Parts: sequence; C-alpha cells; structure tokens
Amino acid sequence: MRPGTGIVHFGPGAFHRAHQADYVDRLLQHDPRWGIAAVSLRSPGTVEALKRQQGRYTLAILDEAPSFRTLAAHTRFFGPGEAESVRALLRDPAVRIVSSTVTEKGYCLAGGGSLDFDHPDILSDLAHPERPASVVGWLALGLRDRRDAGLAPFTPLCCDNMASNGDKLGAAVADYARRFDPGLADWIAGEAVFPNAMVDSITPATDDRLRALVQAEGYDDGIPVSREAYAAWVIEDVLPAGAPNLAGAGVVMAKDIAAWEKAKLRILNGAHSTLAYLGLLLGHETVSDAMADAALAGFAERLIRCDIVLSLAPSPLDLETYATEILARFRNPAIGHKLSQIAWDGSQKLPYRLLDTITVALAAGRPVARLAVPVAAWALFVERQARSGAEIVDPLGETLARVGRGEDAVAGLLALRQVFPAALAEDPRFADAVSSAAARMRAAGPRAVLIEGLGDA
Ligand code: CS2
Repeated sequence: MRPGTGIVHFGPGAFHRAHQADYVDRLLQHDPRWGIAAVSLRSPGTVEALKRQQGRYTLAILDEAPSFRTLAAHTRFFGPGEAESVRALLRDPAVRIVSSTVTEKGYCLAGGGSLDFDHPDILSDLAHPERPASVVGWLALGLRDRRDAGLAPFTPLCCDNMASNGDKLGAAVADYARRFDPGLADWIAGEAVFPNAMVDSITPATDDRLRALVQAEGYDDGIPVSREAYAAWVIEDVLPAGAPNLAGAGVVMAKDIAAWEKAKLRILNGAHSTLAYLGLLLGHETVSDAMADAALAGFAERLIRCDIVLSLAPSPLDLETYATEILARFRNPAIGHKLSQIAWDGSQKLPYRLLDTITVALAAGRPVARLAVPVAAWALFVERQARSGAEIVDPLGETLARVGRGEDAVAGLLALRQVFPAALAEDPRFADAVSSAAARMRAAGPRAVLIEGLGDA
C-alpha cells in the first residue's frame, strides 16, 4: 500500500535522512500513514534529487563492517517556489507532526534562547506573515490555518541539538504569534504541544568517498547518507492522541527527557566541539584522527570524566558508561567525520555544549581551568581563520571575522553577548581562565596546554 503523508519535515539534510527517516521507515512497515513530506524552501538540491529517486536513497551504516539499506520514508517533496503546496499540506488533518532539523541558527533565537525580533527573517515574517521565511513563521502560519479551520493543531517536533529544544521552539512561536494575533498565541499555548527531544547519531556530511562506496555496492544514488550504527531518539512523552506510535519504531518516549538531553549535549557535543577546535589547531582532519592523538584524546576524556559528568549529577543515567561508549564511538575509523564540519556555527553551539557546564561548575564553586581550554581554542580558531582570511561558517561569521582580526580577539569574543551572557563573561573566574588558557596556548602551543590539563584533578 502506498504510504500516506502524516509528517512534514523542514530541513531534509543528511542528519534527518540518516536518523529520523530511518525510524519512520521502520514505522511505515506497520502503519502506512506516516510518510514524510520533505520541505526545503531555500535549497532545491536535495528535494529535487529525492523527487527524482521517488524518495528512495541509500543509508550506509559505517561501523566495524559496513552495511547498506534503502530507505523510503519520504512521500512528498517541496522546494523553493512551492510554498502554497506546503501551506495546504500543513492544513491537512492527516498531518500530525511537523518536525525540523534546521540547525540551531534556523530558529532565529537570540543569546539566552528567546526569539530574536531583530533577526532579518523574523522581521520579514512579521511584515508578511503569509509568506514566511523562517520555521517559526511557518509553524505559526500552519497553526493559524488549523485554528481557523477548526482543526486540532499539529505537533511541532524540534530535532536540533539545543537544550529544552521543544520549550524554546514553543515559546518562540507563541512570542512571534503574539505580535500580530494575540488570540493565536493563546490558542497555541493552550492547544499545541512542543515536545522536547534528544537526537543522537554521528552523521558526517555526504562526500565523494561515500558516493563511491555506495556506487561500488551497486546502488546508483545521488544522495546517499551515512551514519554510525548507534542511533537514539528520545522524545518527551506528551504527543497527543492520534500521533504515530514512534515507540514501536524504537524511539524512547520518556516523561522527563532533560537528563538525556543534557547528558548528550554536554558530553557528546561538548567533547565533539572540544576535539574540533583543539584538533584543528593541532592540524587534525577528522574526529578519529583527533582521537588517535593521545594527548588530545586523554584531555577530552579527562574533561568529560572530571568536569562535564560532575555538572550532570545527580542523574538517573549511568554517565560513566555513557561516556565510555561515546569515546568509543569517536574512535570509529570507518566514519570520516570532519572536524571542520563540527567547528561550524560555534557561536550557536558553545552555549549548550560548554557554557552550560561552566555555569554549573562556577555555581558549585568548582575550578573551570580545564573547561576554559576548549573555549580558548574556539577563540584562537576564530582568530586564525579571521587573520588568514579563511571563511568562518557561522551566523555571526562577519562579526567573528572582525573581532578575530582585532587586537585582543579573546577579550573581543568574550564581549559578544549573543554567545556569552554577561553573568558568565563578567565572572573573573571564567574570563581569567579563558584568557590564561589562550595565553598559554599562544606561548607554549595547544599540546603543552593539553598535557597540563591532564595533570591536575
Ligand atoms: C556534531 C553533531 O556537527 C556537530 O556539531 O557535534 O552533529 C553530532 O555528530 C551529533 O549531534 C551526534 O548525535
């Protein structure tokens, strides 16, 4: 039976197609109502290719022995210029979930996590709410149409790496709606749920190496994706009646997902960003290369076990085992996960990945010298890119380049309130630790600082 379309997804990039689509592909074996409509309103490439391949593409699982599967979870495809069809679909009562992977920056949030009303997309959406550019604008428009048609809301499901991602999205959509339709804001706040969700699977960007590997297996595929074998998806158990049975497809539905979400963001993503900035300064290319560098791998492990895990206690999870598994996943040589990919969008990633941990440590009166090292490494990375004229892929890219070229890049970066809240940046224990780590890295090199960081408890 041909699957129906019950999910609309904004941002069908590699992560969505390797992770969520794999769960939905399994779900469809039992319940054909939940096919995904892929929406990419800015870049046509992926949706056009998906359309050409009737929604089928190869998922390569790269672990000890590679394996390959064909996924077919997507039923409809919308690119730029198809906004009216997307709007009609969001009004379809069969659509119950509207999910998104648009990266942290795609939600147009200001430092602190609430909607940035000065963001150009939000300004444009407020001027033309019927022609939204942002996901926030789309969700509000779709929910408005549902309300006007007397329908129940769909459930927006954020699948990006932000702490309390559903709460943040819900507040952003309601705050946005309040500017032009307070009744809609109240209806959204009263009727719609925005589940928090933790997503996890290491998914490198598709490159020629993957295309060749898939081709050698006999698949003629322009848009394969790859990931490690490990995958997890934990969703706050608040989906309304009539939602798909995601638990039946391997999703963990949990009452309180904060512990999972924090552990994943601070341990896995925090260590990933640490490996990325330090690894790039040391001349490494991939995560597994960085993990093969004993000083760097040792530092990352020490940071996790002595600093990050403490920020998560008490936790219902077995964090030591979780940390061991993550370190093993980072060593997977079959995944060529580029450090430069992880280094993107540092201004958006640092707060959830490292600064939250630092805030907890400071509140508990613990030292933050080691935790300051990756923050200093980010600053030196920005400085290096800026001074060599290399691109800084980040929504604050131009600002970072200007500050990075300035006389005191570290102080200039710490002054960016979009990244470092005043309470943190103005705490001398933090500011001094970052400046001193940066100064030691400049004087003795990053490796010497990593080795020092292994020494003290
Ligand atoms: C990575 C993540 O690119 C990055 O910044 O840290 O995409 C990471 O691979 C995933 O969150 C793993 O679940």
